[in-house]
Amino acid sequence: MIYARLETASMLAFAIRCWLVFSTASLAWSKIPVLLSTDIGNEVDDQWAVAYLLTNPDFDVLAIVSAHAPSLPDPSAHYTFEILKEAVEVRLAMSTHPPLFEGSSQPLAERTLPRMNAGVDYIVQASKKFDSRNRLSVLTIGAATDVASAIIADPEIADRIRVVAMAFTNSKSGNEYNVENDVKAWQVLLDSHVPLIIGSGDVCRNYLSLTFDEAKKLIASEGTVGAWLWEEYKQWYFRHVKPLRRDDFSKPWIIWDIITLAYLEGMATAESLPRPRLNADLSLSQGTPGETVQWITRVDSTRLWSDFIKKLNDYQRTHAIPRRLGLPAAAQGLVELHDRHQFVQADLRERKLSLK
Ligand SMILES: [Ca+2]
Repeated sequence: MIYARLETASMLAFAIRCWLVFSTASLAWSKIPVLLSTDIGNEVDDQWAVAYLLTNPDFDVLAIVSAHAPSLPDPSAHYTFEILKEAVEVRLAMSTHPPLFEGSSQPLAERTLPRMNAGVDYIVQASKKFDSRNRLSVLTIGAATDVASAIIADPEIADRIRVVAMAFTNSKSGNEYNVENDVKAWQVLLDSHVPLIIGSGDVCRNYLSLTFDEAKKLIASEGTVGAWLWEEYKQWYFRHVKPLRRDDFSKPWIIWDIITLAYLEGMATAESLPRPRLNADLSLSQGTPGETVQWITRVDSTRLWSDFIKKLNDYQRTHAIPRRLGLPAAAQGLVELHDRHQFVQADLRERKLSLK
């Protein structure tokens, strides 16, 4: 009887060990492999997306490539690379992190000519471990130059990756910032047969808008990382959203790029529509019959924001992040002085205009 009990107990222990080994293996296996291309520094949303991506244990991030944007100092992919490095190494205080690459600072010159760089090489090489049944998710939340270059350089990559993008106004218009920044790149993507999932501007506006007060309530008190993301939002808001000379905080801003991560996390729904062709004037026309694009239609933003905050806090509990990350007080004072100066200058211009 005793022997039988011991046998049952050891069998149970063995089963538990097997389950633990299996569940650990399946956890490691179930991470979503991701590679990101971002024009971080152009707005505020890329910082939020990078923070969610890198603090999130659901993702196995293979690399991040910096993208160009015309609103940033030239060469803009170098500028975004520096911002990216600062976000990862200083703001998130990561001593080890996925490789970061400086992408192309120019859009494609020709649809058949890739803009080769170390980031494009890495996208191609990293994709070789994947196939059509187990695809690498490549996220593009800026100009699509580097992702398109990878497709031109190695067209078979279309069988190993899927592209999840923030781009287009909606399924009927290409008149949107990320598309406009490299129209040829988007022509390459649409003309290839790479699976495409697109979060459009209209859907982001519907589901990912945050007013000043909502953003503050959501993130301002969520540790050092939250304080940084709030600061980014606030600076953007005062510079570009809030009307001058009016105490009006009603207009929201949109955390556009996080839509790609919401999709990967299963917090967004999408519908399949015929794959269009993109014309040079940013209009869309009928593409190859039978080919499709997945358009994100809805985001569960309540679940997304709650998961975002949870992942940020879990990360901050397990990683030492220096508390004082902002600029030294004197330098911060100069920045504020500069901003106030800009504000006064713009205000004076506006007054003069209204007097005319
Ligand atoms: Ca972006």
